[in-house]
Amino acid sequence: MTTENLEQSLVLIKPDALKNSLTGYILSQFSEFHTGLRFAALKVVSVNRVLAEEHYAEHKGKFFFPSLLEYIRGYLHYPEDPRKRRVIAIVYQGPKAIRSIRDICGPTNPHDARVQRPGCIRALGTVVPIKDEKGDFIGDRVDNLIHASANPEDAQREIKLWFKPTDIPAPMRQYPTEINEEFYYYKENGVFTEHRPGSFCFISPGDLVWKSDLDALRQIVSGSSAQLTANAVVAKYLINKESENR
Ligand code: FUP
Repeated sequence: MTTENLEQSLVLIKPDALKNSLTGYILSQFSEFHTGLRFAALKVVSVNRVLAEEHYAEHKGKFFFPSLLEYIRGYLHYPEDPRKRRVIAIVYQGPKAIRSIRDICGPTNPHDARVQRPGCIRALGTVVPIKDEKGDFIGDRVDNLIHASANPEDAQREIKLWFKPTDIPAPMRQYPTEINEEFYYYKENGVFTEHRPGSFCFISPGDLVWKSDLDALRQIVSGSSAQLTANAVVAKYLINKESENR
């Protein structure tokens, strides 16, 4: 297999797509018959704050960031019903996965999508004005139904952020893994190798983990600078853990 054949992409079917019953349509658009791609992993996620902030870390500080977090966490489309606040996260694999998925999604902004690529998925999205505390318009939030990785580096970061190695069948796993030999605990943005009151153990000896996560954890607990923050490693271990989703 060539590298191109091994390409991967993270797709998120966002809360507005779920609300508009577009899941089946989107899965059908991405089906192996239409794209030649296969899914390697799929999960229903109630998006916790840590995961939302890490996923959109590059947008931190921008005017639309707080609204974007509320959107991906489902609070905007389901303010009253926590059971419906979900996204569907999928890993697709195959030839030119990133390009072919982004082509089907279309441009980021649904207004552009309708003009430039009528018929693409995001042509069905909406654009919502954001106001500041005084009620003045400060820009738009783009409700574009779907997220798709932009390049192989983003795909790797995003897939490792949302999925544990064991969420992906062994023959389909593409990033290095390692068997962990320590206990790692998490509490309030920090990781420790000893239990502290109120912490929870997210990796135990014998667990299969992403090698890059383990490298970062070793650096974090030894006090040296790491490629990843503790939250970027732990986010996937918080997924659907009720107490962390409030
Ligand atoms: P994309 O790679 O197509 O997901 O787009 P970006 O990384 O540029 O944007 C990430 C998310 O921020 C998108 F879902 C759209 C949203 N966004 C806004 O809501 N408002 C803006 O002004 C710009 C982006």
